[in-house]
Amino acid sequence: MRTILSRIVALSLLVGCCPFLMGQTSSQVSANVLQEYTFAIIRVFPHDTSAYTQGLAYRDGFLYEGTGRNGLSSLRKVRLETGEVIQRADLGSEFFGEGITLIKDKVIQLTWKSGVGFVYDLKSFHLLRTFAYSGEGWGLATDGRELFLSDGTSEIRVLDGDTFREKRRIRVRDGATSIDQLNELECVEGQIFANVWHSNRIARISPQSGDVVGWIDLTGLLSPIYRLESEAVLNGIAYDPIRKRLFVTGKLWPSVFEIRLSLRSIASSWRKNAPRKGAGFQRVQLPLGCFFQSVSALIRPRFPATVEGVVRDPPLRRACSCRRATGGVGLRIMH
Ligand SMILES: [Ca+2]
Repeated sequence: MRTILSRIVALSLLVGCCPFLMGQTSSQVSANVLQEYTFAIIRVFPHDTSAYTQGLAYRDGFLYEGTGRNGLSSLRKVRLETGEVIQRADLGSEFFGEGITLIKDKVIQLTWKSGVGFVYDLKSFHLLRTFAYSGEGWGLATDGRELFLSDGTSEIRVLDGDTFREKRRIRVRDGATSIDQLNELECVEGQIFANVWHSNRIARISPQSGDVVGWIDLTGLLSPIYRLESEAVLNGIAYDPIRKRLFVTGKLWPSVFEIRLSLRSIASSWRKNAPRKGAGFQRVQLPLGCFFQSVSALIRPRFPATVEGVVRDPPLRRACSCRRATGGVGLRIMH
């Protein structure tokens, strides 16, 4: 143990002199840590494989779903347990339906390139009014007061929930990197979840700063044999705030999955996050109580620790900082 500690201290001194960590203090790393989540499937519900899902929301035992493609676009109320469509409003064939969200007693639905949004009565699906917006409409979510609208860029527009007027924009970044292709959205416990088009990843975004504060990796959720076409990608997030259930699905998928998130282990996070040369820094963190298992054979602390990692240009330039959960002393480790 003494040998290990002496190596830790020696390495920490080395890292203290290491040029690529200069200017990045432990506290700065701590302030910018990025968490990566994997998933466990809790339940699987049926989903209409002809539904080209563009928006998904949950309330009181039902999913509300917006589907796309011209001539096939609709708004649906779906019984979660059975997948049965119990209410439906079809859009005119000139419209390509996009994201939906529920606010108060209304359903809001976007269209892709028509620049028009539809406002329906939640119970009757009667069209109450329309509103206009510029550019494209992709995803839509609400925190109950404001609407968040994605358009495929790295910006999320914030609209007034009553007037639908744009109030401001959120620029979404992971560190210094803008994250675009933001598609279906959901507000979950104070964050905006956004799945990235044509990927298995969901960004967890701070609505205040636009910073990506975590990533959810859903690789493996749906077997490729059920992916009916190249556009049949992940594209649906809904949240039940009462029972804290998270649902995800995709375009033409046979299932809606209720999933539980868990932090990925540090070693697999590093392997996953290890950026290509020149891609810059990425950071991962484990909460208190997790055991740090470094990808390095040199350092294997066996105490509960908060681990903050900074990875760059693997395999030679890898570093992390590691702080004991019970102590205030930060260690920086390089290997
Ligand atoms: Ca949603």
